[in-house]
Parts: sequence; structure tokens; C-alpha cells
Amino acid sequence: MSIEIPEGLTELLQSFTVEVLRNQPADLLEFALQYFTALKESQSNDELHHSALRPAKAVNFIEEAMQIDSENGEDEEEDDDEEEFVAMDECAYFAVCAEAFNPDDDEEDKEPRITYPKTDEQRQRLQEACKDILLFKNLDPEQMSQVLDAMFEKLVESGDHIIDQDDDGDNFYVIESGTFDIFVKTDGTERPVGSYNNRGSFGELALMYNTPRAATIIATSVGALWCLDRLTFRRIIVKNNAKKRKMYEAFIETLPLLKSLEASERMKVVDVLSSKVYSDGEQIIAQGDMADCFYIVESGQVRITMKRSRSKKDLENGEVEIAVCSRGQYFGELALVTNKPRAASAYAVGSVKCLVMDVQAFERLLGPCMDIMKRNIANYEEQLVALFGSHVDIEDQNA
Ligand code: 1OR
Ligand code: 1OR
Repeated sequence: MSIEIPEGLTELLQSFTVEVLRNQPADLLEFALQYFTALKESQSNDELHHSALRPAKAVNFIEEAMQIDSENGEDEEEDDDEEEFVAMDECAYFAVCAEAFNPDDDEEDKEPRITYPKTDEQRQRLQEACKDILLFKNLDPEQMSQVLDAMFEKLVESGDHIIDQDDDGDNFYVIESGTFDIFVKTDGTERPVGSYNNRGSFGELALMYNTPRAATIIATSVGALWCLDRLTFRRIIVKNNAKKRKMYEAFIETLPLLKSLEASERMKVVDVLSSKVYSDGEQIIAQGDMADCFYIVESGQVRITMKRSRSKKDLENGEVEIAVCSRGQYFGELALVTNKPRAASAYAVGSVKCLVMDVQAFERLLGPCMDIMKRNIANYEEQLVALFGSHVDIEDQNA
């Protein structure tokens, strides 16, 4: 007996499966309903326009005048714009969820590149603002240069809504200056959950996971932002993340700390990690500093040391080794959990490679791991007593 497989079935199911795996929807049926409805609408639209189905790259988010670095010149760019524009309200969901993306596919490298011309002074300011952005840390020089070319400046006033929760994602933002409040709405009530103070970045989640904006960001002072459009972000950052996922998947699976996370959450952790190499003796953390990162040892060993006493005289006399972290272990969580300065210093022993996660990502992603961390922190206090003889509250170490 042979059963005929209808033409197109395999492709249809494959595309759907890919979207399910990428989006990890909580409600599969609802997702399927939206996916196929959007697909159908998009096809009807398509028949109307007599053109081939062109998913997400069809969305034209770019508001400002720009120069397209294309061999075909500007005339073609205008034609393309017209053809590529799809109104967001018509098929936003499809445009977003069907954004075909294959990290191994170099096709998108052939797409026109976006370049906003910049003065030397602007480029310098941009480079300075981007130098600590973790999502940019693993880019090679060519990718980094494309990202910098594509970024454009946006000046903001106090009270400006940069992002509204539930909107579609247009840009990723790097802060050059200014303060910004973060609000998250749950059950219809909007609550402040944090703020940015003259540094950092936001707006990556909607672009990375094709989800609506997860928070509202409002400027609380005048400020300057550098924006990276969705297309370039996906072409370079998301592609890079897909490679990172492949590289770190197996390692991340073995980490006891992340055991309580779902597989999809663990992959999100990989997305926001960057890898950093330290040479023998190099200081990774300095006791007393303000904290902005959390570390997982990928290879090598890290010595954790603490100043022996808080008296001035002893501060100059050496430090006591209190722990050694090796592959798979983490450090630098304490200051982030307690919101205090670093309780100890950390130094590389030999050549060391660490995965580094910034404080914002830490708060967003490692909530479910907090119990394990807090248990470990409670142990620190016990060991502190054993080592130093008397009880010293670890949170007072830097007082
Ligand atoms: P986005 O594209 O979703 C809103 O647009 C941005 O706010 C988001 O990317 C993040 O870059 C940024 N939860 C979700 N998004 C946050 C949060 C956050 N903080 C900053 N963003 N928090 C969890 C609240 C339960 C706060 C963690 C400090
Ligand atoms: P942090 O953000 O304060 C220094 O930066 C890191 O050293 C700290 O987070 C911990 O991750 C790590 N007491 C305090 N911090 C420790 C300790 C520790 N061990 C590792 N760290 N103790 C040693 C316990 C084996 C107790 C005090 C002697």
C-alpha cells in the first residue's frame, strides 16, 4: 500500500516545526492557529501583489534616511522599498514569526548593508558607548564594523517612551547618556522594575526571540541613544548567537546551577553570555568594586581571595585565599544578589576562560536559580566564620 504525500506538506510542516522550536510557545495550539492564519493571510496578500512570499525582511522599520551599500545603486533601493514594505497591522505576526533564519545560511550576507555616515567624533562616541556591550563582545572585527556602520543616533527628552511593552521590536538601543526607567506590566498593573544610569543597552529581547516588547522604557532625563535596526541585529547578532548556542549547548547542559531552568531558558542564557579570556594572575574581580557581571568558569582556575581584615593596616597586607573555582563553577553572584560591592577578589590561575553575563540579563534570566545561589551564599557565611574565627556578616565585608 502506498500513501501519497500531498505536495507541499513536508515544507509546510517543516516551517511550522522550525517556528515552534524557535519560539517555544506555551500554547502550541494557539501558536499553530496564529501561524497558519497568518500564513494564509500572507498568501492571499501575496496573490494580490503577484509576487513571491517575502517574509520578515519585508518589514521596513527604518525611519530615517539612510545610505544603502549596494552594488545596484539607489534606484533599485527605492523599488525594493516599495516592494518590500508590508504594513505591520496586516501581517505583523507572520512577518515576525516567519522570519526565516538559518545560521548556516550565508544568503543574508548578500543583503544590502545599512550604513549611516558618521563623523569621526560620532564614531568615537559610539565606540565608547559600545565597548562594554556584552552582545557585541563575540563579534569579529568585520561584524563589529558592520554593526557600528548601521547604528544611528537618537536624542531623547525626559518623559520620552523609547519602548512600549507589547509593541513589535524595531531597534536595539545602546545608551550613550541619560537615565531610563524600566516598567513591566503584569495583570494590567505597571510596576517599576529597574533603571539604567548612563550605560547599558536594552531592546534585544523582542529582536532575538520575535516576541512583543517585554517592558516599557521611559527616559527620565535628556539623553542620547545609539540604535541598531532589527534587520542588522538579526543578520549579525542573532546569527552569532546561533553559533554560540551550538558551541556552548553541551557545556551549559552540565552546569548544576542551571539545572532548574527549562532547556529553552538555558539557551537564552547562552545568548547573553560572552566569553572572556584572562591571563595568569590577571584580576577578574576587585573586592569593593561595584558589580555589573556574573561569571562561569569555562576553563582554567580562578582564585577567590579576601582582604584579611578591615583595619587599614592589614588592608595593605595581603589577601587570604578563600576558594578556587574551576570549570563549571560560577562566581560574582553575591554582589548581584545582595546589591552590595564585591565581597572578594578573583584572579586567574594560568590562562582562564570565563563566560560573562551582565547584571540586567542576570536578573532577568537567573531568577529561577536564585534558591541555589542563596543556599551557596549561606554556606559562604559558615565558611567565613570557620576561616576568620569569629562571625562576620559577609554583607559587611566592604562596609
Ligand atoms: P525588549 O525587546 O523586550 C524591552 O524591550 C526591553 O527592556 C527588553 O527587551 C530588555 O532589554 C529590557 N524584563 C524584561 N525586559 C527587561 C527587563 C526585565 N529589564 C530590562 N528589560 N526585567 C524583569 C522584570 C520581571 C527587569 C530585570 C531587571
Ligand atoms: P561577589 O560578587 O561578591 C566576589 O564577587 C565573589 O567571590 C563572590 O561574589 C562569590 O561569588 C565568590 N565569600 C564571599 N565570596 C565568595 C566566597 C566566600 N567564595 C567565593 N566567593 N567564602 C568562601 C566560601 C568557600 C566565604 C568567606 C571566606
